Amino acid sequence: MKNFRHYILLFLILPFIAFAEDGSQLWLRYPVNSKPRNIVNSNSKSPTLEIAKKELNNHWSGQPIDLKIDKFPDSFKDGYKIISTPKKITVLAKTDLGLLYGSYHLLNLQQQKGSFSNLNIEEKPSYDIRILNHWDNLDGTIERGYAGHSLWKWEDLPNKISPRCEEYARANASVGINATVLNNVNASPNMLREDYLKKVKVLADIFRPYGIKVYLAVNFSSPKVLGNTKDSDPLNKDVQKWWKDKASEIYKLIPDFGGFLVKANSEGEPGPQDYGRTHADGANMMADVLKPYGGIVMWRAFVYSPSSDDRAKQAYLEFMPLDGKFRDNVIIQIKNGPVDFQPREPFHPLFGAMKKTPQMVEFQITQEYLGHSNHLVYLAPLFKENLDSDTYSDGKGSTIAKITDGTLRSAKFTAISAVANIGEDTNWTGHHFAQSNWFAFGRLAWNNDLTSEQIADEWIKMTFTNDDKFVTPVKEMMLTSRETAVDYMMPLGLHHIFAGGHHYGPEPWGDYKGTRADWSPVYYHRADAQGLGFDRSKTGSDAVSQYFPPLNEIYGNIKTTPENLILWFHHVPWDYRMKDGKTMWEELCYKYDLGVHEVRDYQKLWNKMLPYIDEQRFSEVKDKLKIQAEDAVWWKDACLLYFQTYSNRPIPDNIEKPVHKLEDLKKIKLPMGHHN
Ligand code: BDP
Repeated sequence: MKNFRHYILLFLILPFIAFAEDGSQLWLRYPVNSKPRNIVNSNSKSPTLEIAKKELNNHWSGQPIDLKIDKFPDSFKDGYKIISTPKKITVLAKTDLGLLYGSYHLLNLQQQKGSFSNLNIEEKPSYDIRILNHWDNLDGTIERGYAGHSLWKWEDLPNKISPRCEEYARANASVGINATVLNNVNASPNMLREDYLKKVKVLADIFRPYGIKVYLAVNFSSPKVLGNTKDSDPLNKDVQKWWKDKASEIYKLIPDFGGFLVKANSEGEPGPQDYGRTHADGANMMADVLKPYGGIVMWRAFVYSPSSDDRAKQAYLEFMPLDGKFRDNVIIQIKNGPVDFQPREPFHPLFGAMKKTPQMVEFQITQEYLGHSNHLVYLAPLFKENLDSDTYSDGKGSTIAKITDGTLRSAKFTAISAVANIGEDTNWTGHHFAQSNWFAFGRLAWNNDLTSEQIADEWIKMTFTNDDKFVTPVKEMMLTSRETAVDYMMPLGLHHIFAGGHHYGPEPWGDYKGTRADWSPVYYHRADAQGLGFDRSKTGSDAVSQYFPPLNEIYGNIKTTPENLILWFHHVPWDYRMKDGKTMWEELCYKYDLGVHEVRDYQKLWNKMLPYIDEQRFSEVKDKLKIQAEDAVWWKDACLLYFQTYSNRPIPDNIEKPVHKLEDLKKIKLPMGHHN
């Protein structure tokens, strides 16, 4: 009888042991061999290779594997080849890291139930530096982080090290990410204090075998704050010496330190302009001290000032005159769009325009403007839309991908970056589907030719299941999810109509008098009795002239501007006829309504998915979709009711009527603080 009871207990518990999943394994849900095997041979030896061996011996169930260093040209970088027969697999690479990447490729294939008997694969990365930017503060909070506190746990370092630091490195290596900026671009000078550098060294040592280099964001005033120099003027000899000594101190601790990321003269951060110097003066001073060690400077172009007539124009105006004036170990890091990580923006006009200065894209993986970790928004389509944009800088076909990856212009080094969405939460990213955005950034940094669909397919199979009944609908949901978010938040090129500070939820009525005009939603949408949208045509702010022909003409003319950007570039009359025959006002109503319906469709679709996956992730995603559906209605009602006070036109009968009252929505104040 007692035994029988044990059986019952086992029967009840087993499914949980087998299926209870909390997302902590990310896409690395490799099967575990009951006994580690001894199937790997290699002509090389290093900590990196040990990791590759361990991963394969623990998780690979197929034929024996040879990991072989071979001769390849320099351009092969950390690429690899995989060749197989039914009896044996050979991975060839120039570096041990290439062999590790090849090993993860095999494990990923196994996870997707690929076949291994006849492989002939060759892979090499699109970019040299594939880097995450963490906006982590030294007190453990994360700026725009929605997945808990910082993984680094500065207060415990250097003595106590969280095991998640190594898991983080492993996850990155499995998708080819090879660099990380550990701290917030709004950088504390303390980051460069000796005690913090000792902590950084510990992390660098953990990441190194996984091929991940550490970089730091630095505060331009560090010499004055930490070194008591008179000022932090880049032309002051004492300041230069301070940076030189600091570089030497850093490289003693971390010989392969990557370099600095700098936010200067932006949103109140200090910079060279405080001393009448240029961005180039500042960047070059730092580049000179890093140069002997092979370090680089990633100098951000995210600048704007309250006096500008159009914030979207400012970075171009400040940086274009400096083209060609930067050292060769400086790269300009440019956000994908000219304003700030909006659900949809046109590409930043600086791409391609600076012909003598290397450039890199900065994407945002953390969903500051996309429903934080509550909304399911798969970002590969946003990343691809940007990378595939044709700037026409060097004639037709001058896409951002080709400008930044060295295809169009030869470059000493190339890079791509994104602001991470990773925190201490069990599932790392707050929303299970937000893991796909970390994954997608890594995959695109490795190969910018991949499609959003290929990446979603891989991720779903590795993270959930290979069952087609799950893969097909869920993939469809992911692929449409970005457009859906645009529909219920900011269709037709609307932008920055979020609630101030935390940027969660709508506040199109926001007019923060007394602060900066360019932080207020009304600055961006410009609703009035005539129409809606920001006139950036020649007769408006003329931001269109920052684009190469024919784009300046295309965007400059309301008739040829793509409708998904029409309110970005034009002040459009409410009765303007859109291509489908609706008026602009009707189209706006229709888009918001469509967004709401799309999220409800995701809910219905997801409700059918329980048979294919574990209960825990199923219900956690289900709960988040409920929030998303409610938020979509909130967005729609807030924006339509508010814009209606200007359009004075009825909401068409065939769409769902608002369920809220505008006065009530205006009273909502969420307890999440932030500056702008
Ligand atoms: C904005 C964020 C702010 C960042 C800034 C930046 O709201 O928190 O500090 O960008 O990128 O998106 O520097």
